[in-house]
Amino acid sequence: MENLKNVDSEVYQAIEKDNQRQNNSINLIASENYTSLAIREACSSMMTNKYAEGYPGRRYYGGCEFVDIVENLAIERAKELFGVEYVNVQPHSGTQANMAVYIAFLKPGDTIMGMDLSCGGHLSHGSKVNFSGEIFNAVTYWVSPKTYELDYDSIRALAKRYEPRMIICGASAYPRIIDFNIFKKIADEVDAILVADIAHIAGLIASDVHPSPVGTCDLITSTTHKTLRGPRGGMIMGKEEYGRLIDKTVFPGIQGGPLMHIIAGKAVCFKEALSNEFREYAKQIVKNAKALADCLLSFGFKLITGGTDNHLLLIDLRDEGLVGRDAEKLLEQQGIIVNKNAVPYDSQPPTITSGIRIGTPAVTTRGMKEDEMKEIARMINTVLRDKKDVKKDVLSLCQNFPVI
Ligand code: DSN
Repeated sequence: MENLKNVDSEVYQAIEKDNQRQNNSINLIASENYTSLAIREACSSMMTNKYAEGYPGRRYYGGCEFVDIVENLAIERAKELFGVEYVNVQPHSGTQANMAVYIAFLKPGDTIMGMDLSCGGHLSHGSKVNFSGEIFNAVTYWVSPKTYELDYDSIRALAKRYEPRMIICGASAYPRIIDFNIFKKIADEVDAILVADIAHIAGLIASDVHPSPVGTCDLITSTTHKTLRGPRGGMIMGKEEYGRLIDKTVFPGIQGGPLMHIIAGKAVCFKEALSNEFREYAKQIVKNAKALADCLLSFGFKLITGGTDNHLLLIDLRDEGLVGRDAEKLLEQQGIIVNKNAVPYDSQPPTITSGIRIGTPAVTTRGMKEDEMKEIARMINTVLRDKKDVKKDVLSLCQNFPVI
């Protein structure tokens, strides 16, 4: 980064410091990952210079022949990866993907039904502080107060009561399998459009480690940077029949020029995700999450739902005499990076919370396996319970598993 160093030493230094931070800390943020160097090269390529409003073969600018190649590659690879008929790779983020789907199929004031943020849902699934809860009449479903798992009978009852035009399934902090088939039955019973937001579990679905919503849900939205390990961005998938409407809602409806350098990175991401190596990686993410969960349970920590089926777990701190905010800070001081997270029926506000969310996608990319998960669980226990220093252990683990 010689040019950056010469032109802007402040930005250069901050980036260098973050590189060091990423290398020397254990990243357990469930929604983060490390992209390959190939993806980073694509994302920092000269395609950042190109305007390409429109779609391949029908742009509003000249000079698009090579960005067309890249966008077509991204689309075709994503179709193969997920087995879908239609893909739009232009949404800048998962929220923009959701926005496009809502605006394409709904009118302001229509009723939507998504998982409540406090139970693991996402802001863009109908939270009052988000456009989705402001523009639409959002009704949210909660998890069972006993098991903290999705309670499909109560979701059905809510759907029958409010007759939403759209139901959104998918989550940001839910450690169990989502049953898209039951959601589909419920959606059909009330004649609702069913959208699966697979942002967190896309890499697991692509590798058959989590059931796929393809062929069951009407529309599927995702990000590309979580378990899928691509560049930061969004995408929309579905049946061919929805393609025209979705395309025109993304552009010109809610976005202008697509980020062609990021779409190049998405194309590389999908190619990587089609490999056997990626499938093994996705399986290991789940094995690692289960190993971490088992070990934390053996230390006596309480986990929401008692464990995990996917890439994340939620520690319930309500019996630990700690709140999520303080646990996040204690761990960060030792180089273990997590995020505070509400637990279902939390009495603490979102800035404090009673839980922390822990995910294994990033540490699995570094090559860590079950033995390292045991070591990480031990460190978490030492920091949160004994309030003791584990900085040396963190550093030595990081040095043994460098970020590429
Ligand atoms: N903020 C993301 C997450 O951490 O899950 C979701 O958008």
